[in-house]
Amino acid sequence: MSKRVRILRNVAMFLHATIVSTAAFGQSLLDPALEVETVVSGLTQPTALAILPTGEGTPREMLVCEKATGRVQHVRGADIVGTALDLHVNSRSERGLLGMALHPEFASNGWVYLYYTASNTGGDSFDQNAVQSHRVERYAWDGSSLGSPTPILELPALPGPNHDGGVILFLPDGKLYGVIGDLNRNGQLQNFATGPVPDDTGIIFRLNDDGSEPTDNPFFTLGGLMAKVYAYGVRNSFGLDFDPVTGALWDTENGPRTFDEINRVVPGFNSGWERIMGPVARDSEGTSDLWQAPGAQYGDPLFSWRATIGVTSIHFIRGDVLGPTLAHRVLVGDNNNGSLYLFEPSGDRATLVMPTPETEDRVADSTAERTLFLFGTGFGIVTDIESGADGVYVCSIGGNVYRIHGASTSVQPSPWGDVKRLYRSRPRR
Ligand SMILES: [Ca+2]
Ligand SMILES: [Ca+2]
Ligand SMILES: [Ca+2]
Ligand SMILES: [Ca+2]
Repeated sequence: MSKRVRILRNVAMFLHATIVSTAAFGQSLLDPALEVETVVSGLTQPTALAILPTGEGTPREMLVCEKATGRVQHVRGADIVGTALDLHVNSRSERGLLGMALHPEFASNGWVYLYYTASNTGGDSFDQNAVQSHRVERYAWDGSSLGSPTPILELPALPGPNHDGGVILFLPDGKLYGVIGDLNRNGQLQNFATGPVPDDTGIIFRLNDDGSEPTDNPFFTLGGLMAKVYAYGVRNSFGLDFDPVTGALWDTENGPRTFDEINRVVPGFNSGWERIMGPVARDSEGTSDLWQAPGAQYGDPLFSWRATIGVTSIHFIRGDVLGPTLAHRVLVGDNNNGSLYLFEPSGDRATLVMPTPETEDRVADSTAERTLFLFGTGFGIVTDIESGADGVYVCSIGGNVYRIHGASTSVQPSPWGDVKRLYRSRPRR
């Protein structure tokens, strides 16, 4: 290890120790040019937020999903001003109201898509078998409520009760993407060649906005349940976003005890679960035991954590809402540490820049390697990250929405000078 790297690592560990020691008092960011504030509190297990387009000079408005109440709350400014919808959800383990996406033409059609675990009791439920299915439905926002559903997609829910996925979003191609985990099944989609045939588990799906299957899907010609599949071999995921520069889909994936992942998801991607988690170089069988659907391709994660952090949301910071240095960089949240992590895409946006020789293998093998990517702490279980016009919004299961923004005390005209130095202290390779 070079002296420079050793010093950097010590600096990173010191920063980590300092930050962690203050975490009990709230949210902390390593970057002194940024601040964080709580903008909404009092939500009940919020899982997803959508910032609504509003006119300039009017208060911020958002819709926020709640996991176990099944409610979509209407927030104006700092206040919950109404309940736009109240679904009958099953919320056992990771089930519930889990995902929300605004249609690309939301400003004119008001369409809101929701992903949830439907209860079969006529009310909210919690029992393992008091469940109907996972559903994607479309609603129309009228300014205060979401009205009645248009069915888009129905997916299984059993056995679960965990690995339910739930994140949905539209990409610039106008298609709706979403993820469902393996529901603890062991079929071909989990890379058991002799297991049950494809069953809508462990996949990222890709649909037209009416729920029909696009004819250019990677497995469309296979028909049946494969026609909607964009990627498979996914154990579970709480994070999907697209790179605003290239339009490519990225995800986070959750390993059992080892290897959480960040992936760039190409059409026909087989992420490897249940045969491979983390890079194939760490797997004794290699790719030989995968079930490869015609046209499928295995790909290694761009980054993984050997000891799982319970990785959750992934978000590309849109434009320069946190200043030019951070434009289009990648934020990731977690379940286990209350932390946010920051990554820098490579120049061609195909991978991530690794800061040290120890991370050249694209695996955080230690706390020190993990800490190299630390961006902030004290955020609890991060369930969603979204860019707004005035910063980055972080949704936390404890009931709060935070806003990260440029520090008001920054000295103009170059408030990002110190930040650049901070980020450049990680040598590019
Ligand atoms: Ca409810
Ligand atoms: Ca993988
Ligand atoms: Ca293996
Ligand atoms: Ca490593």
